Amino acid sequence: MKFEEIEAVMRKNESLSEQYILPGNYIVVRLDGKGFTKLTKEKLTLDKPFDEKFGRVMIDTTRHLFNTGFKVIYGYTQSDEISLLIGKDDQTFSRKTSKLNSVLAGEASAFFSLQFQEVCVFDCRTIAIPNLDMLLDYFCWRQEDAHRNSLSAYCYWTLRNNGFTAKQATGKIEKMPQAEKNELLFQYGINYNTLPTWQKRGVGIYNKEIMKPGFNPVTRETVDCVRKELFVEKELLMRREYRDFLREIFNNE
Ligand SMILES: Nc1nc2c(ncn2[C@@H]2O[C@H](COP(=O)(O)OP(=O)(O)OP(=O)(O)O)[C@@H](O)[C@H]2O)c(=O)[nH]1
Ligand SMILES: [Mg+2]
Repeated sequence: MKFEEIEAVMRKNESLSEQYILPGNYIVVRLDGKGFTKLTKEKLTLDKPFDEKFGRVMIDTTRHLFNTGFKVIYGYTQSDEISLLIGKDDQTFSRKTSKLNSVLAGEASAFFSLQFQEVCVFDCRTIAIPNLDMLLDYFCWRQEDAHRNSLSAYCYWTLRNNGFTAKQATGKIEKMPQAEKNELLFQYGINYNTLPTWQKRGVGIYNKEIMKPGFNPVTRETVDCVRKELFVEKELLMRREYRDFLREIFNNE
């Protein structure tokens, strides 16, 4: 076959293999640290179950993803994962899932690795979401997951710090209802309700309108201007109130 013929076949196969997020759907992507259980244990020196620097770097990585060419409306991070809402009408890379996944995973992995001077890798998946209700369900689901995991992680490490082996600690909390987990922590002097909100509910990031003093060169006066700035919300509300908070952000886009 001639070069031109081979090229035509290859390009056809390549384009027929592509998947796209259909028009009118919201684009949600979720990135997750690959093998972070091992990585956090063996390569990074971190506090357990939550580490201030790790949490800060996850926030900074999420902020970085707002500047990678996609129209990111909302970012949410908990543990080693990041979810992003990308605008319904965003046409970047013609909405090709392979481009979304590879570019965002690459950007997050590179940025995060530089902060720890260690090779750290994120995977990325893209999810099409057809309506607002499902979108709100998605983000509420990730927050509920954060809440459950943080309660379990606190129980696990409290038991480990009090003489339980890994197997014993896992076995003890495996089927324990949430109320009992709260009680268990209380017995060891930990009030789960007073722990930092970001550890229990994750962190939300979005562009928020703020008033900033600006200078009018014509009148030479200082005037208040409305600016949009990336805002990090570490005190997220929960359940219905979180849903209402998200609806307001999403409706403004
Ligand atoms: N020490 C510490 N570990 C953390 C912190 N945040 C997340 N992790 C770790 O990140 C891991 C995330 O778990 P998963 O994403 O379920 O598992 P994984 O090992 O990354 O595996 P895959 O995601 O399937 O590749 C947890 O097991 C924690 O050990 C933190 O603040 N401190
Ligand atoms: Mg992971």
